[in-house]
Amino acid sequence: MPEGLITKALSGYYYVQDGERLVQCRARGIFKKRGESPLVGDRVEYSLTDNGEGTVDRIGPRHSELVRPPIANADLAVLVFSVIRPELSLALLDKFLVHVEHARMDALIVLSKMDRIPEDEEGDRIRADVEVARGLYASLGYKVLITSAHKGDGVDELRGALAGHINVFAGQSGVGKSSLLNALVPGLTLETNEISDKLGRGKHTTRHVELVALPSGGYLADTPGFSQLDFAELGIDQIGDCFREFKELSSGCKFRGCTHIHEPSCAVLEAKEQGKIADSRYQNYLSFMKEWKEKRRRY
Ligand SMILES: Nc1nc2c(ncn2[C@@H]2O[C@H](COP(=O)(O)OP(=O)(O)OP(=O)(O)O)[C@@H](O)[C@H]2O)c(=O)[nH]1
Ligand SMILES: [Mg+2]
Ligand SMILES: [Zn+2]
Repeated sequence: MPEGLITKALSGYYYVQDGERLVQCRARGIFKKRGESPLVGDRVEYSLTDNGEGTVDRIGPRHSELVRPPIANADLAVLVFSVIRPELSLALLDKFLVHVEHARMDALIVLSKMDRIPEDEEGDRIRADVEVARGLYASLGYKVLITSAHKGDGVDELRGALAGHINVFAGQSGVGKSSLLNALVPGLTLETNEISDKLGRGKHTTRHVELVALPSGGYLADTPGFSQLDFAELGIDQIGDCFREFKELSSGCKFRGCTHIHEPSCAVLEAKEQGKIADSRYQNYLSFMKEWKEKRRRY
């Protein structure tokens, strides 16, 4: 049976790349019955049907699976955050990181639109915030790149970091994901759109997940922007383990399953008191835990 890679999912069709051939497929009914569905990034077996289309018959084993954006077998999540319009939100960044850590994937943080920072006091404040964010996440072991898709700054470095991996973009609408992918791949012209003046946010231009082959090897999936992630819905209950620095410290907590909020002899709380954990990280953790408890009560 022929095999291929699902590079795009759109309107109930799966597009399977098999060498030079791109086959438009439906999924076999059995998947739906089992509550499964093929994902972009899946290696699949397919068969050709009479009308020139195909059917996805079998999904190969997955190394990883991300719910938002929906993709299988990606090994690097590229979290894109613009430094301005929309402005950088560390709360959202931490949220994305929890999701990625939970999926046991590596994360690369890309700060975009550096060229758009104005040369005034407001701009100085933004530049200072960018430096703090870069220092903080680098100290946690994440690679942080500072880029401009329009000026080309950081694009070569980004290309190097992505080479040979199956990468997936995650970020709010309008942060410049499609623009970065266009800058990475010569000749590519993915649609991009102005930010809404009224909302200061993107217009949800990219509507589907699509893997684009990188000239330097590997793939990068362009994805629709999003800014909502619900841990309870995603079944993420060990939020503390998804904060790298907390997880590392937690073996020193007195109680197993310590929530690092009120327990005595908590290594995380001690580190926080000594200023070894960033305030923003701990505050975001608290708010995620609160949100999670409220949602759980409702289910
Ligand atoms: N000044 C500046 N503007 C940028 C840069 N990158 C993207 N933009 C602009 O930001 C807007 C949104 O860019 P897109 O690439 O469409 O953003 P996206 O993340 O793909 O958005 P969705 O597809 O809606 O998720 C467009 O007007 C881009 O021209 C940059 O490096 N500098
Ligand atoms: Mg886009
Ligand atoms: Zn603890």
